[in-house]
Amino acid sequence: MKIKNVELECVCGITSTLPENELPEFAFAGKSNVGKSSLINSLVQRKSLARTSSEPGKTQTINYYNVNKEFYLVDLPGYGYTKAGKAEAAKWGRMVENYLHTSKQLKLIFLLIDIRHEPGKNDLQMYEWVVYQGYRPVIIATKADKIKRSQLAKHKKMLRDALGLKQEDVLIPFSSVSKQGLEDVYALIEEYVNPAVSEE
Ligand SMILES: Nc1nc2c(ncn2[C@@H]2O[C@H](COP(=O)(O)OP(=O)(O)OP(=O)(O)O)[C@@H](O)[C@H]2O)c(=O)[nH]1
Ligand SMILES: [Mg+2]
Repeated sequence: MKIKNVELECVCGITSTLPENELPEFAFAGKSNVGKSSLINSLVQRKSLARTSSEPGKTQTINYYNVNKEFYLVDLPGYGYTKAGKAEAAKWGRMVENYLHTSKQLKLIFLLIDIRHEPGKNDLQMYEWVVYQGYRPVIIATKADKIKRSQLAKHKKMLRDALGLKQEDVLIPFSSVSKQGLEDVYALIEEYVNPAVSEE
């Protein structure tokens, strides 16, 4: 995929009205610090367009990145971040829920889970919600550079078993350091953005 231009078009906080976009949207959900913003930077080939941090709770708004005037990458605040206080975290949770429920252009929800760890309760809930809403589940197992290659199959199986993935469900090991898995993520987006090309 050729990235011609990227623009942070909309930053939505808890009091904002969400935009009604015409272009397809792809959202990145997952626990705080799992690597959502880093994945977006890898996709748009910018080091720090989406702000990342080693401290969880970096992204506190819903950020819409317009790519090539063709589609949006939507960076969501992570769940499971409690330092901000329970009330604040609950507000972000509701904001994300509201987005996921009301966006008319949302095509895919990428659910990011750290490849090293068993999914948490929130991850399982998010996965079930995605399936229940009729979205095709796509799991991105992040920080794949942190495990040895020889351990990859074991970790993939651990995640598949814990989530109860079906054989046809997609799980992509990904690393924003090595860019492993990036092409697979592009390919999924392209299926929705440019169907004419992928049908050829
Ligand atoms: N080694 C390694 N580190 C990563 C990877 N992806 C993200 N990180 C690091 O993990 C930390 C969190 O990354 P972010 O992209 O900010 O995570 P996030 O999911 O956007 O977090 P919130 O905005 O808090 O929800 C940063 O220090 C990143 O550099 C990866 O693939 N490999
Ligand atoms: Mg973030």
